Formats: sequence, structure tokens, C-alpha cells
Amino acid sequence: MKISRRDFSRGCAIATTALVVGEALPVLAQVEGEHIDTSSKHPVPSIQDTETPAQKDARLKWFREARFGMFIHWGLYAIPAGRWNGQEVPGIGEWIMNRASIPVADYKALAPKFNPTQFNAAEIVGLAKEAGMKYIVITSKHHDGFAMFHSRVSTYNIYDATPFKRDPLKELAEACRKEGLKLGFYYSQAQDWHHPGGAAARTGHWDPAQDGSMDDYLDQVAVPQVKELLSNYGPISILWWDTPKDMIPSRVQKLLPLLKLQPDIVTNNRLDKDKKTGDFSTPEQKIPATGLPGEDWETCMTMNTTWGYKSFDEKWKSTETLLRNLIDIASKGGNYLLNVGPTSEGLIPAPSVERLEAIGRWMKVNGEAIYGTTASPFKELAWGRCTTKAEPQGATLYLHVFDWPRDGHLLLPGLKNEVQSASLLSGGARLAVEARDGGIQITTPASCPDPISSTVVLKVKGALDVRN
Ligand code: JFZ
Repeated sequence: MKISRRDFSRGCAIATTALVVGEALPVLAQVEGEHIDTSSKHPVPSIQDTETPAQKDARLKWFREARFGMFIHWGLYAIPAGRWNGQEVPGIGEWIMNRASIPVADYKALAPKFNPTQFNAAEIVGLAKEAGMKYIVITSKHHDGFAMFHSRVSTYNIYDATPFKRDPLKELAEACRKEGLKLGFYYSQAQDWHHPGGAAARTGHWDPAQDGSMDDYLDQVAVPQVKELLSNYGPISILWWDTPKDMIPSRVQKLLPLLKLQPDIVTNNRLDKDKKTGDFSTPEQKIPATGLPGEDWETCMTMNTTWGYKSFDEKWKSTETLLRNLIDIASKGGNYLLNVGPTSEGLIPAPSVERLEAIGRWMKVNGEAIYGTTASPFKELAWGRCTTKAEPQGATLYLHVFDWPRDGHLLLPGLKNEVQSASLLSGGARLAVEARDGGIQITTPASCPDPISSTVVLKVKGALDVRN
């Protein structure tokens, strides 16, 4: 079921009434510092607060099935690529302006040098699709305040301030539509180290040019730019807010109602500082040990140690690690948003391309065991992970075997269901199954189908019954 515009406008009517409640909050804020509201619902209603559970399920359906997406961190920071005045600047690449306290005017001077003529939206979308990714989230404006799209709100954008004179977001939107991938925008709503009044985490402002009213910045830059992003690029599937520094309810209230421009949009929980709005949590660079039961979530992660391109960061994770992360995340019910940081020419670094291609080869064989699956019913499996699909007559268990059994026996402890069949996903060879130690034992061939992870498909009857 889709959420119709009519349903949504009803939601807005409720929202307008409820805003009155929100208006009392700034007063409270003065009395109690920033600890304003501890109730579970944010005082500012959003789509999430005004739809029915069934409507929410419908809106999140694609996101829950997708499991794998591409994060793109791309901006002016790709030019210094981690070095300023000949020095390697510590920390993540896109933070260089902050980490090196670069004056606004000096950083701004990068713009006329930004000419990423090698940028090819079709190639990037093709790479993501080949890797098995179902969506892309790109930095439309990171903390440096530079818009990677043709904004009419501030000339500090890739179309007006660079010789490139193209709008990569428009090109990506078209390519995504053509290939059937969803597109999301990352937007740094609070931190903006360029426009006066924008917040600066870690250090605070380091250049008087940054000083100003945060509310004016929100009204004059963030709100109209988010309006542009949600109006000019067709269907936008995710708004990925970030670092909600000083995002008190009165400020959240400026941005949250804009989501009605895209009634089907899915958002993360980084809009407000209390994490009370949004659809999904965003564990960063880590996989929660037991997932986040009852929540939708997405782990975002770098392939090396930076989001924005750094020329000297060679600490690449192996394809094995990346793929096993994806499987681990799927087995815990989450999504994996894996980052690439294009260069100042617009190219994705070769080590990232190689890894994505390798992941894609695995996904072609094993994707069925990732997409649309739900979390493992087992607490722990010594040899790997499990994902599941509930079906009318029973369930499918996908056994992701990281450590292929040397003794030819794969033990599934505590599974009580009657087994219908067991087979290898690759090639389909049938495997023998017998009851063993209160669970089942599958006989496996000697040779390991895939050293990274081999998939055994187990069909069982009835509702899953596992005694952990
Ligand atoms: C933020 C950004 O500052 C960073 O540049 C990058 O875009 C990343 C994806 O997100 O960094 C964060 C945000 C939140 C946490 C840590 C780093 N956190 O909640 O631990």
C-alpha cells in the first residue's frame, strides 16, 4: 500500500495543530538548559508520527529489503585529499577544513580549482548496481557548506562556483532512475563551516566569518536548500541528516515539515539532537553485537579509514571483511551503507572499485540469501551466520558458512523444525540432513564452494522453532 497524498495532507493538518504545543518549548529550554523533552515522541510531528503502522511498513518496505547501499562522500575536500600546506592533516578527509582550522576564504579558494570532468554518473550507478547495491546516498552538502548541486540559495555550489558547471546530483538522479536504484541525499543541516551561523562541532568557530545566528542560517540556507533537494530531483528516497549539533526542537521544526515534499521518503535519526525523529538508527563504523531488535538500522562504514578521499589512506579492508560485514549485518536485520570517496577528478579509487566488483560477483550467486531476508533466529553459530525468509508453508534458512567444515558436518543446534531439503545455493547440489544433538546436522562436500562465504539453503516446515 502506498501512502497517498491525501493521507499525508491529513497528517499535516494534525501537524499544524500540534505545533502549538511545540511553541512553548523554547521557554522550557531557558529554564532547563537543553534537556527539553524526554517523552518518546518528538514534539514536532513528522510523517512518522502521523501515519498508521501499516503505512509506515509500506513506506519502509524497499529499505528493509534492500540491505546494501552505496554512500558517496564527495566535495571540495577531495582536492586537498588529506594534506594542507604540505602537512598530512589527521582525521577523516572531509573534516580537513575543521581539523586544520582553514580560514573560510582559503578553503573557498578550492572551488575555482574543482573541475571533476571524469565524473560519470552512469558509471558510478552501474558500479553500485553491479555490486548488488540497491540505493545510493550522496553528500549534497557536507559540513564544509559547499553544495554539490545547482543551488539558487547560495552561489557556494558546484554549478556557480566551479568551472565544472554541471549538477552531479541531477545526473545521478537520472542515472539512478534509469537503472532502478533509489537515491538519497546526505545533508549537513546543523554544521556549516561556510555560511555565517552554521554550527561547528569539535572546535567551535575558528574564523569570525563563521559567526552569526544559527536560526538565520537555518532559515536562509538549510531550509531553502533542503526544499530544493526535495523538489528538483524527482523522487528522493532517503534524507540522511547528520550531526544534529544544537538542533533543539524549535530548529527541528523548521526542517521536519519539508519532508511532506516527498511523502515516501525515509530518514535517519540524525535530524534532532535527541534522536527522536526519523525511521532508522545509524551505527557508524560498527555492527551492533546483537543488531538493534525492534528498530530499523543501517551501519555506515568506510572501506579504508576516511569518508572523503585522502590520497595516502591505504588501510583498505579486504573484500572478505566487507562481504562478511554485509552478511553479519543482514543476519542481524540491518542494512550496510558502504562508502566510496571519489577523487577531485570525480573517480572512485581503484581499490574501492575492485572490492565492489568482487562483492558483486558474490552477490550474483548469493544475493537471494541477502535481499529481503530477516534476522537469524540463532544466538550464535560457530561457523558463520544465518538469514531467513518466512514463507507460507514454512521458512527458508540461508546458512552463510564462513568456516567450511573440515569433517563434512555442519551442525545447526536447537533447530526443531522438520526439514524439507538442504542444498548448496551455488549449483543446487542436494545435501543429506539428520537429527543430531537436539538440532540437525547437514553433510557437506569436502571442497568449499567459496572461501569467503558459501551458502547452504535449508527449507523447513512450519513456523521457525529454535531453542537457543
Ligand atoms: C559524521 C560526519 O561528521 C562525518 O564526516 C561523516 O559524514 C559521517 C558519516 O558522519 O560523523 C559522525 C557522526 C556521528 C557519529 C560519529 C561520527 N556518532 O554518532 O558516533
